[in-house]
Amino acid sequence: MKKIVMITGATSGIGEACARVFTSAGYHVILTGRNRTRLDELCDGFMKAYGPDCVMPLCYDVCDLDACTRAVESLPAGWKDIDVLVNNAGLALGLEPEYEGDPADWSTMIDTNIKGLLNMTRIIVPGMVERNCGHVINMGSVAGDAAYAGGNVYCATKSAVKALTDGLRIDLAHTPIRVTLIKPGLVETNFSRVRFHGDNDRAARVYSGIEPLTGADIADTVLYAVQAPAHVQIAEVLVLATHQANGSVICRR
Ligand code: NDP
Ligand code: 8X3
Repeated sequence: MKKIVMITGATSGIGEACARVFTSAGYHVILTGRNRTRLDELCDGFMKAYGPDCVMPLCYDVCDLDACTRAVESLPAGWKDIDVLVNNAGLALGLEPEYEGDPADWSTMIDTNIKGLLNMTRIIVPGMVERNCGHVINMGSVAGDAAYAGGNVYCATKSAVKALTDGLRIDLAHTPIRVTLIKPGLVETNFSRVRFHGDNDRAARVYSGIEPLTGADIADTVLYAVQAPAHVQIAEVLVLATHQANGSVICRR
């Protein structure tokens, strides 16, 4: 029977790479994000490669609980029983000291990384409990293990993702539903362009002098966790570039 994977933030970076890995492995994938043009473009490509019913685009903002609910309710028959939820949508904004940060950036990070993840969990997991099967993958970060300079609020949101993942795993321990936290280090995506509000040069410097991870490296880890035997729960995985030791120690050439 076909397995359905829902990926939030599938229009770019790690989420897009997860969509590639899961479609090519034969899963049916719901791609979500706010960028409708990119969603349609990606889905067209996947349908050409893997057939007309391999993907389903859903355009909405994870911060908006009503929009999340409406989007999930709009799924056609055959797409509603989600087997795997990849809570990936997220972002960092700014790298200022905490006492100089922009409160609007703080709200966007908290609303997306914490409340967006909670919105999707609240909507999708009850169906998994009812069907007695499922897997939730939350995208944490090495940033959630310890704060780094200027990381303050972003690091706090990823620490919250760790706590929420652990909490969900405890709350679901009486079920066969598995809960996994993936904690990537430096992955070259649109992440730093978004963080620095479109400053491409500054974004490029984040990945200079080191071979960073790619979205595909993380997607392979997600697929590994999902394909582990049913009695194996990959609880938490920290994935770093070889020359990164933690959120602060990066050895550049
Ligand atoms: P990208 O900027 O490349 O992708 C972010 C994705 O999140 C986009 O698809 C974007 O879609 C989506 N998104 C952002 N805000 C919203 C929103 N309000 N509603 C719906 N979708 C949203 O970054 P990454 O792929 O790198 O980031 C993905 C996740 O991985 C994030 O949670 C990030 O914190 C985490 N991470 C990234 C690391 C890195 O070094 N890159 C390392 C560790 C963790 P759209 O614009 O279409 O809405
Ligand atoms: C993204 C990785 O180290 O830039 O979570 O915060 S880092």
